[in-house]
Amino acid sequence: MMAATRGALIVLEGCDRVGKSTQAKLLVEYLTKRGKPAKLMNFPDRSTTIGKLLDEYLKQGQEFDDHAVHLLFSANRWEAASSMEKLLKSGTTLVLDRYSDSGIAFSSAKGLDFDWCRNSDAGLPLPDLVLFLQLSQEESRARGGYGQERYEKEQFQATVRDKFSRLQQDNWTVVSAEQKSIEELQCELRKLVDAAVKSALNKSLGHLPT
Ligand code: ADP
Ligand code: FDM
Ligand code: MG
Repeated sequence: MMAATRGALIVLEGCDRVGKSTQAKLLVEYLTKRGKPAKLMNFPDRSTTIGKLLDEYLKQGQEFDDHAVHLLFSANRWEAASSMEKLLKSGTTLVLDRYSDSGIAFSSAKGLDFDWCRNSDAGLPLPDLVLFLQLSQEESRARGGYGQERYEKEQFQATVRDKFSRLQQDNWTVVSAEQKSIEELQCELRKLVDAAVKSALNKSLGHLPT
């Protein structure tokens, strides 16, 4: 009976300024308006004790060894895992602004091994849909300058872009954001999300593999 009400786990991934945060928020509004319980979650979740350390790290007020900070990003997902499972099982669809793939892409861009990065997330709730938004470096540059955070630098972002393309997972749905208005892209994403919400009803929740 529980499976009949399961929500879907939907993840938005992609490089900086591709529109993840904008689209994630709009998707939650869309689902909610249609009477489908939905919740937006951001990773890192900067509101927890671990999240506050990550916020300090990203704002460059705190240093950590690259391995240590990777594990903190992972721990920040693990501390949310049981409440995510509870919400999903009770019928709430979760829309995540970044998740495990960002962890792998950003940490491996600093030189850490892909598989080592993946391992700490093994066992976390498995996304039903990963929407990987793609945008050329030129168009993303036209969306304005980078902020002041640790990773917001052209050269590092290019390395992350390269890691994301190597990481390209079988379970990704790659969506081009190129030359699309916020509304056009939202319209495309809504169709994919509607289908994922529908098919999640008949599937049990999986877990990220090692
Ligand atoms: P991300 O979370 O992927 O970094 P954001 O959603 O914060 O991206 O968007 C980055 C910037 O680009 C914001 O200023 C936003 O208003 C703008 N933006 C988002 N989507 C589009 C779009 N389709 N076309 C033009 N500008 C956009
Ligand atoms: N980030 C995010 C990581 O390095 N590892 C992770 O596991 C996750 C989830 O944190 F630079 C990085 C990616 C980005 C920063 O920025 C978060 P936003 O603007 O809050 O997405
Ligand atoms: Mg964002």
